[in-house]
Amino acid sequence: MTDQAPAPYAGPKRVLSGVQPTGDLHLGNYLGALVKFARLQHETQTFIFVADLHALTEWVDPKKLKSNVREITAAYLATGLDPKVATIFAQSAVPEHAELAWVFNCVARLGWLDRMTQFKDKAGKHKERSSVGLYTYPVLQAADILVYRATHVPVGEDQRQHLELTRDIAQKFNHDFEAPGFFPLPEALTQGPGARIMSLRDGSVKMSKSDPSDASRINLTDDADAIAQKVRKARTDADVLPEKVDDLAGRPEAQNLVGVYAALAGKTSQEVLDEYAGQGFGAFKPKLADLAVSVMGPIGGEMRRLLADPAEIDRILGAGAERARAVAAPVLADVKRIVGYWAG
Ligand code: AQP
Repeated sequence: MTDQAPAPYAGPKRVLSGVQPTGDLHLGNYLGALVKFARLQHETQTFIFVADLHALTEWVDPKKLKSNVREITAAYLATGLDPKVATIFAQSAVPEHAELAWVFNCVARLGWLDRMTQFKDKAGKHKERSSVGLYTYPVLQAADILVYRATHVPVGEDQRQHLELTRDIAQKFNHDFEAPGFFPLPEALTQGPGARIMSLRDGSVKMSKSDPSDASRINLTDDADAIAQKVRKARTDADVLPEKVDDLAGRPEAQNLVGVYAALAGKTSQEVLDEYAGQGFGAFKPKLADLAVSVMGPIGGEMRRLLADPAEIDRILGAGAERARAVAAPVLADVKRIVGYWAG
């Protein structure tokens, strides 16, 4: 240990993101997160983890947690993440995340956490019965990101507020410990047509793993029949599709289905309307179902193939954790020195 001033971050653009192993991944996770991971890995250093510590914030059956981690890893691989290119690992295999989270618990302010809308949504009316972990979830998330000094975080719209909190924590740490620029202020990468996919049963709430209705989402593991049936039964209105995107305002279900089509086809919503304006959902839904089956069907098949060899998934996660720790450990060592830990 030395008393030298900590060096500001001057490294490359570095991407980090993760998904909780809390159930079946769905179309929203795929379009809002996984598709972006696969693209970004070829542009810059990319760290993608399975957030099994975050999963503990709500009850999860211990017998299922490991297999859930493997399932998310299989989804990463099936959607194009390459373990030779991106660093893929489980959060619990890199203890530096939890260690840094403690320091950040002492940097973040209660008032900041009180404003987090995701906690309010998830805790609902029974806030006092929620785990403390659910409340401090965004602090651990800040540690996940900053322990790699990541600069860019591809996530769906719902995570934007947590990213703001991460920036606040980085800024306060740098300021309080006189370590200017030590932590970069990471940016959320939320752009793109899949940033906010809504439930198929209610266009006003986001598609979510924890929605009790399986019909509300298309799971990555759904077969062609299930996908087609869910699209057919998706809630809509009686009007035809309009000519202009602005005219979808006030029609959340229609807006969502057009957005889903656009994201899956790699088009804009306006391009979709150029093709389908004047048509009703009776005509549009079968086209959307065919498209969803053609994109999602092969992913489910590839996941099943990968999951048949859990030892290979574990090997990939083990190698990824080693690479991740090689980056995280020196950052944590610097943090300990900066804040004055007795033990380095
Ligand atoms: N509906 C969505 N549209 C676009 N992106 C979404 N994401 C989640 N839902 C949508 C993005 O998926 C990534 C992984 O999310 P997560 O599993 O870590 O947690 P989450 O945001 O809480 O996802 P869910 O599916 O809604 O799970 P539950 O029901 O457990 O809360 C994130 O980048 C997220 O933005």
